[in-house]
Amino acid sequence: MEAITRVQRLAEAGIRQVPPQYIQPLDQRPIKSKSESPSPSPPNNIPLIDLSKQSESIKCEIGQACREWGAFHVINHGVPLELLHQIRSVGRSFFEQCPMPEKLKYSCDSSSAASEGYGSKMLANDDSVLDWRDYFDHHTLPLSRRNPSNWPESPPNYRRVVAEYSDKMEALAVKILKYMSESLGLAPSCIKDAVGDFYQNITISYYPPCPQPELTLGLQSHSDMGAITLLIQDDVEGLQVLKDGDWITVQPLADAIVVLLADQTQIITNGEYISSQHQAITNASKARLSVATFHDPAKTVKISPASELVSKASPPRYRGVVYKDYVSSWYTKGPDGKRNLDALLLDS
Ligand SMILES: O=C(O)CCC(=O)C(=O)O
Repeated sequence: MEAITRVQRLAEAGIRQVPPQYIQPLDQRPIKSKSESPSPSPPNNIPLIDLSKQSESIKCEIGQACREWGAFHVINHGVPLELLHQIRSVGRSFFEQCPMPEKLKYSCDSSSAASEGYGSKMLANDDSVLDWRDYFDHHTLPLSRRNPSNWPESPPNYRRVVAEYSDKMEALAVKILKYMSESLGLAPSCIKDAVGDFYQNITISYYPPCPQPELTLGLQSHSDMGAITLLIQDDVEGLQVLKDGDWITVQPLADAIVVLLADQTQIITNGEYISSQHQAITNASKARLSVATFHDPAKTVKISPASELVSKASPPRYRGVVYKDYVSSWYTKGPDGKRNLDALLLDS
């Protein structure tokens, strides 16, 4: 017996009402975002940064986006556009072409956090509201964690595409952290050095059409635990980021990559740069796919505000934390927006 309900299976069964476990409490339900209003104005979308520009202007734009949003699109990022297309295509093929019994052979261990494989819920605690999402999580870096035989065999290019995508995303994450460090007047490798070798996971999320999108979330509001997340979506909108209390829908741009700052970067930059609080909403008519590539510190790394950013005039805003403890609190208590990061705030 399949222990976990696959959302895709519910959707394909043609249910008209979602089971109660998927119904969000009133205050968490999706609300129309400003960018859906008839005349969107520029601040109602995340900033778009062209990485082919002069480096001074890139740094300045990244600095502003990291201070005000914690989220931005990059274009001319150096990742082959064909590879973006291929990873969406192999991901969609797994969810839509692979028969369910075959998919279930890759089931992740739902009792352990962030286990590799095919899964359907985000949190280990059983009383949380369920996300309207299935996913496949791949452990990709360091190379000692990468075992492509744990990934789908079909389509035949699946494993090669994921491995190649992992390498390109790592390079882009390093490049963006370098710009971020420089934009704060730090040595180019400052943030990356504080993070250390990346632990990278790639999560392909599949959000089937939902009969009651107004009651559900594809993925509940959270900020990512690690250092930096690089995300692509298909042409179906669903990603929303929180800006000044409003949920802003991130309009899909086929060639762009969404950069989401994560919590450890907010700590390292002593709150100068903010991690992005985001969520995914569902819709009634179209399945949606996204690919999120998380870059995290090793579990043993202690993360603290960079000493260069701390002074008498600018005291540390966060307690240092060993990353393993941060992760375990996140999985035990659940994300609930940014509560885990807020728990590290020092009195000012
Ligand atoms: O599907 C999306 O756009 C959001 C995915 C995400 O936030 C995640 O995987 O953590």
